Amino acid sequence: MLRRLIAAAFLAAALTTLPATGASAADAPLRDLADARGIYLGTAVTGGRLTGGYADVAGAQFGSVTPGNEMKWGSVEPTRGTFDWTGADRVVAFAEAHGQRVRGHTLVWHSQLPSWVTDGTWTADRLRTLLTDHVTAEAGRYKGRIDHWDVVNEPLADDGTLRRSVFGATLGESYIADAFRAARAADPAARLYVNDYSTDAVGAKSDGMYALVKRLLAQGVPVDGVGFQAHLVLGQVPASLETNLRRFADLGVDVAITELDIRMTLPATDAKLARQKADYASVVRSCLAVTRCAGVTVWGFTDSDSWIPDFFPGQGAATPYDENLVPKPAYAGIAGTLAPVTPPAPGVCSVTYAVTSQWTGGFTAQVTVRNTGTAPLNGWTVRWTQPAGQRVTQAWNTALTQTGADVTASHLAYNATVPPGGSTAFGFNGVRSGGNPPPTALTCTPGG
Ligand code: 9MR
Repeated sequence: MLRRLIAAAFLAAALTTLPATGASAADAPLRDLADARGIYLGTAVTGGRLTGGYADVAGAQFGSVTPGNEMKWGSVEPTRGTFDWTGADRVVAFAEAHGQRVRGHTLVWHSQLPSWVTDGTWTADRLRTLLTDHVTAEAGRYKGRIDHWDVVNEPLADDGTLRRSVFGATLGESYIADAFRAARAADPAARLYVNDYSTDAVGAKSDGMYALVKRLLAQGVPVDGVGFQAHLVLGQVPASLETNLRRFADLGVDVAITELDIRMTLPATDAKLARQKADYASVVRSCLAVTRCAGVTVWGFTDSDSWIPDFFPGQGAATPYDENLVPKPAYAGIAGTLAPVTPPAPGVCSVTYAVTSQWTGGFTAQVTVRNTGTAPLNGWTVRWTQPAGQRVTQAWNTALTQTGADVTASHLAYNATVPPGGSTAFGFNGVRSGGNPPPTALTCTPGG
């Protein structure tokens, strides 16, 4: 919540940094638009491609990077006890050079494991030690430099029960708690996530995740967040996405969209790309709508760097940029959704003053406030100066004070709101010692 309030306060500041010529909010980098709305917009990257135009877009547009493969166990410890941090270091260095967060991905996963882990025969105790040693080594190496760690990736089967991976089958659910505890000890500052796919909608698998997170929290396991991968199909953004994010947030954890892509059957047509634009917008909107949604990460920002064509033959065009790094309609869908919320136009008020009766030594006046704008007037303050020593003795339908010749009259709760084209009136009795010339400097200000 605080994060969102701070973000709102900086909204105006962010807008003043927009490029000058004919620019609108839509031209601002996605990362700035997202920051101003209190979330981050991230992308998975391929470390080996972080040069040239690819690096330029990744650095300029995204406020967070996730190494697509470079931090997986098979990448960092291909041989037992021999670590190779080259790829992971490259992505972290790039992020630091570009003021980006890093989403570490991933400490424990059943896939992309080194063969020495999958091919070995391990007692439960030995496997637990291997696992926690690995978490300690990797999270420890990047201590203080990772914003979010996907500590455990894809722990569930499609029906929401524990996946019978090498870890699940050998150790049961306890490996998850062990991994989180080891990660917390190794890097206390990182936000620790459990991450999975097909948990985006309310359903059996997300129910399983919900129950798992609840159990972990009840055991005091340091789970800070739940990642929803969101590998989606064109036209099939789950209607329950926002509700689902919110129910997890209500458990007291952060949520994030961690691997968003929206695939389509090729070839891409204008109609499909327009649909994709709406789909991307809808996912980003769901994150914005949930206070504890930390951000949205796309799983590759260009179609030339997406896993989809390899895994789903005949499908692709799943990311916001085409193969030539040209933004697609999906880009505009994200930018448009992140665009600053323009505060409602304040009402505009005008005021008239009329003496309705007068007698020797006194008078009654009526003051009418009109909303001449197109938005409701939410409160009003009328000020004027009495030019000939007139003094207000009693007022109605207003809170009125007079200091010397200066009078200030404000709305009360029941007449604060004036619809466009509407009016409200207040009155007062006054005393006078001579003539009764009309007020000078009569103004009406919205609000107050
Ligand atoms: O993007 C990754 C791709 O390059 C790899 O070939 C693939 C191997 O499974 O993993 C991809 O990333 C996966 C991520 O780590 C976890 N969620 C599913 C992603 C897509 O497979």
